[in-house]
Amino acid sequence: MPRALITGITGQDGHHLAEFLHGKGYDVYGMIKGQNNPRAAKLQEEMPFVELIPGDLADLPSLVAALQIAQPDEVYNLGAISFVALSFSQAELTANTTGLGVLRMLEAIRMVGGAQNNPIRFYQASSSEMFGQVRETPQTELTPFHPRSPYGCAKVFGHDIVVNYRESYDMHASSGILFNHEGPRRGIEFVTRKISNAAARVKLGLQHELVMGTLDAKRDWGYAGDYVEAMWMMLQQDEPDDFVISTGETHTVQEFVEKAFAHAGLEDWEQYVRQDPKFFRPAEVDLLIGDSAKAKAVLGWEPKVGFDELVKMMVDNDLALEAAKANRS
Ligand code: GDR
Repeated sequence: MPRALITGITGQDGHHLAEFLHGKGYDVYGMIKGQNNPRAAKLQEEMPFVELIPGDLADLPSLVAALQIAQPDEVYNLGAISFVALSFSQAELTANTTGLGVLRMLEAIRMVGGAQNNPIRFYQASSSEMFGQVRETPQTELTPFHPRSPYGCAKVFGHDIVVNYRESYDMHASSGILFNHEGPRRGIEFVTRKISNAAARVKLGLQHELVMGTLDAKRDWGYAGDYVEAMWMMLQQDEPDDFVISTGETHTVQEFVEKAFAHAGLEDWEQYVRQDPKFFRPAEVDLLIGDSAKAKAVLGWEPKVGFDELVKMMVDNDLALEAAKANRS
């Protein structure tokens, strides 16, 4: 059985990827940080097949130990401070975990190595946030980076160090430049889930308004379940490389609000939405739209879930969750 180690196992993508790899017959190991991490119990309940190993991207010896325990064929580095807004207030921590964490894991892989004829393959979760103030539209693997947040800067370092280690040490290290990807498991701090959850709660009479930042930013939103498959596909290639993973469609935050509220049966969304400067960011990424032609040509990857279906999936999920919660109390 192939073996995989996932960092960021408690996040949205960690969950999707663990299920996907388990379905493919992998032994799945998840690295989990902190003392008595409250997410561990829930994770074990939902995915008892995952073997949890303690470790932290800020601590090299713990990464070496995690690799020695898991003895993985493939490492998926999804762990990061991933909330862009938080990265402005905790910039150093973000640089350490999201940026230097990649370097530490690459070093740990070099130290541990893996079986002689079967060196460990590495996947890095790069991000469309690296494009930031975009230099061209749509963005491809060759578009220059211009990050607009400490998070984006840390991801650029992570991306570049993967390229450098690949070229310097001949490592099988690939990066997926993933555009925004969402779904029912998205954390509530991210805009899509914040909106779908609010639409559901307003519909059920549990909440009266939704307080937002900018409604004008445009994002290329896909479904996380589709995107983790691309991660795995990258590591099955003979040659490591970088790939943009996106839908090729862009929508404003406002369009997401409109569609989510309409799907919940609330036609007049403006009645419920208010803006507050506290949700504006010091520097914003105004427009992202990716061109994933290379992923289609080389990996045979294409997104399956479109924008409308994604919004509906998320709102339906939150309507069911919130109704169940309300019934229990
Ligand atoms: P993003 O995702 O920063 O693109 O990064 P997020 O959902 O946080 O923001 C998307 C856009 O919505 C605007 N916005 C708000 N955002 C949040 N979170 N809350 C609000 O109330 C709000 N109002 C408006 C934001 O300003 C932004 O323009 C995500 C993360 O998952 C990264 O880790 C990942 O790398 C990229 O996607 C690809």
